Amino acid sequence: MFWDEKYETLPKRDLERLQLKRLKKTLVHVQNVEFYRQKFGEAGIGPGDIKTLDDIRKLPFTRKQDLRNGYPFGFFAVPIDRVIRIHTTSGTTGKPTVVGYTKKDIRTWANLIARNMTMVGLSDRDIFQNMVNYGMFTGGLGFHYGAELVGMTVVPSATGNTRRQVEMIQDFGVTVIHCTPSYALHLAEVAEEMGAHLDSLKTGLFGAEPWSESMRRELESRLGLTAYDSYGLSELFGPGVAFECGERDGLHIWHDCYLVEVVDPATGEVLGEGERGELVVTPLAKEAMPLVRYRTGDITMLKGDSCPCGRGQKIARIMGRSDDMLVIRGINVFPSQIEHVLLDIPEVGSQFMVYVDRVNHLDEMTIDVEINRDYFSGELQDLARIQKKVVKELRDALELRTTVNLVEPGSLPRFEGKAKRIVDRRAGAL
Ligand code: DLL
Repeated sequence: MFWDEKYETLPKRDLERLQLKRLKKTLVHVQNVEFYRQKFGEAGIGPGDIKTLDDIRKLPFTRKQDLRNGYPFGFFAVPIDRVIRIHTTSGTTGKPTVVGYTKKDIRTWANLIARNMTMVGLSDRDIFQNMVNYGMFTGGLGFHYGAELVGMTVVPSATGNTRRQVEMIQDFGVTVIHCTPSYALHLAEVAEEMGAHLDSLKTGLFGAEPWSESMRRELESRLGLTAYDSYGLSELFGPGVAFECGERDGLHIWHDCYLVEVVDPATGEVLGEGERGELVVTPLAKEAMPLVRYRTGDITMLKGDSCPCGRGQKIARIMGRSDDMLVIRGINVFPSQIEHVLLDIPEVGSQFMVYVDRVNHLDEMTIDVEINRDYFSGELQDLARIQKKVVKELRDALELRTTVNLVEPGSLPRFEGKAKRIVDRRAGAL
C-alpha cells in the first residue's frame, strides 16, 4: 500500500530531476540564513554553481555545533511569524537545538509519517497508541499528526503509568503501538507481570534509539507483533526521515525530500554504496529551517535503490552515533552490539547497564545484566557457569575481555524514552 505512490516510486531520472530542482531552490532559500551567506561566501560558491547533484560535494557541511551557535532562531529562513511550532532536541550537552516548522512543513511532515504507516499496511481501520513523550520531542506530535491524517483512531497516551498503558491496549483493542524499543521491552515485562494478553496488537513501530535484530526478535515474541524500525532526527522532520517496509531489510529514506550521502566521519570523504560511515542529509522540502549537508552523527551505509516493494533509496539500520561509539583499549564497540549478544543468551534477561572505567591506565568495561530465573537453578555453581558463558560470548563477538556481574531480575533501571545504558566514568568522558 502507498500513501503517495507517485513520489514514493519515482523512476530514477525523474527523481534526479526533481531532486536537483529542489536542491537549487533550497540553496537560494538558505541565503536567508546568516550562517550560510557567510559559509558560501568563504567557499566562494553560490547557488548558481550547482549544476548536477554531485556538485553538492562542493558545499560546506553543517554540524550540530553550528546549530547550537545559532541558538535559538539563528537558522530560521523565514520570519518568526510564519513559524507555527518549535521543537527542541534534548540538549544533554550544552544548549538544546531549536527546530521550527511552517504550516507547510507540518503538512509535509504529517504526509511523510502517513507514508511510513501506510507502507507497513496500516490504515484508518487501525487503533494506534502513541507511547512517547508529547512535549518538545518530535516523536509524539510527529506520529500523532501522521496517524490522524491516515484516519486512524489515535490514543495519545504518551509515556508513563505502564499498567494503565497495558489496560488501554486491552480495553480499546489497540492494533499498533509506537514507542522506543526500550519502553516496549518494559511494556512486555509489565504485561507479563499482570498476566495480560495483548491479543489485539499486530504492529509495533519502534525507533528514536539504536536497537538490534535480537531485540526485534525479543519484542516480536513477547508482544506478539511485527516490529518495524523508524529513524529520524529533530533537525529534519523528526521521525519521518526513514522507515522499514515489509521487507525489513533496510529503511527507505524519503528520497524526494532528502538528499543523502554517507561520508567518512574523520575525513568527510564521500563513500560509496555498502561502505559504512556517517549519514549526511540535505533536506529538500523544509521551509522554516532548511539545512545543507547536515552531519547527523549516525553510522550507517547506503543500500541502493532496488527493493521488491518498488520504493527507492534505502539505508542500513543505524548502528549508533559516532559519538556513542566506545573505544575500549583501542577496540570500537557500539552499545547495540552488546545488546545483540546479551539478548541471544537465554540465561540472562534483556536489561543491562555498561560501565567503563580507567584502571591503571587501562580501559575496563563492566556489564551488569539481569539473570533470567527460568534458566537458573539457584545453585552458586550455576551462577558461575552463566557468568563464564556471558563473558565468553561477549569476547567472541567483540574481541574484548569484560567483567560481568549477574544481578537480580528487576533491579536495573527501566526507560520510558531513550535508554541510557552506558556510563563512561573515564576522566574526560562525557
Ligand atoms: O529521536 C526522532 C524520532 C522519534 C525517530 C521517534 C524515530 C521515532 P531526536 O530526539 O532528535 O529525534 O534524536 C535523533 O536519535 O540522530 C539517532 O542518533 C537516534 N535515532 C533515532 N531513530 C533511530 C533508529 C528522534 N531507528 C537521534 N535507530 C538520531 C538508531 C536512532 N538510532
